[in-house]
Amino acid sequence: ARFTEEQEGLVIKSWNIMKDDSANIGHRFFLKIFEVAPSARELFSFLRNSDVPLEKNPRLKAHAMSVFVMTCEAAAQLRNTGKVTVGDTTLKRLGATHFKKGVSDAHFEVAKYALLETIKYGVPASMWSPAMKNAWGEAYDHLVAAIKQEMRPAA
Ligand code: HEM
Ligand code: ISQ
Repeated sequence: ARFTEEQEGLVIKSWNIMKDDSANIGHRFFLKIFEVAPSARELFSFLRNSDVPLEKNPRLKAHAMSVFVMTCEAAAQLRNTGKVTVGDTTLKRLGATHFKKGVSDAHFEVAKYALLETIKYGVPASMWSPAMKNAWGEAYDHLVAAIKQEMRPAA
């Protein structure tokens, strides 16, 4: 089924609230990922040899936010065109990076769970709904499918 205007609206509405609190949102997101999958920490070069506590790591926070921003953009693209059209070169780069680091299907699932949990606690309780969860989940799934298609060694 096509991604609807209503679904896009749910994503944008919640993102507009969360982005004012982006430092906390990013923080909660990666804590949740590492809580479910502690070994995922080893994948990140800027965490491996760092004594800085996780929450003080600026690259980790910035990267965490890019997952939200790109999922949000994917939602808008899905509604407009029916597919994820992140710039082709960006997608190729994302595919190559995640391939090289050994990011697995299981990692993408953990990150999906973490994303949805973070949104659930990042918006007012009265705003959260199964439809909102579904809209973010669908946008994320399409974005990940597009990244996975490019997951091969860099040319
Ligand atoms: C790097 C986005 C999912 C692990 C990156 C970068 C971006 C990004 C923008 C920076 C490098 C580049 O642009 O090529 C995303 C998005 C995701 C996603 C949009 C899902 C929709 C994941 C998952 C994992 C992961 C599930 C593993 C738990 C990494 C690692 C790097 C990376 C290890 C390299 C970090 C380094 O420099 O050492 N990702 N990511 N990503 N991502 Fe993701
Ligand atoms: C996914 N890809 C790159 C960086 C990230 C940082 C935090 C959480 C997930 C991420």
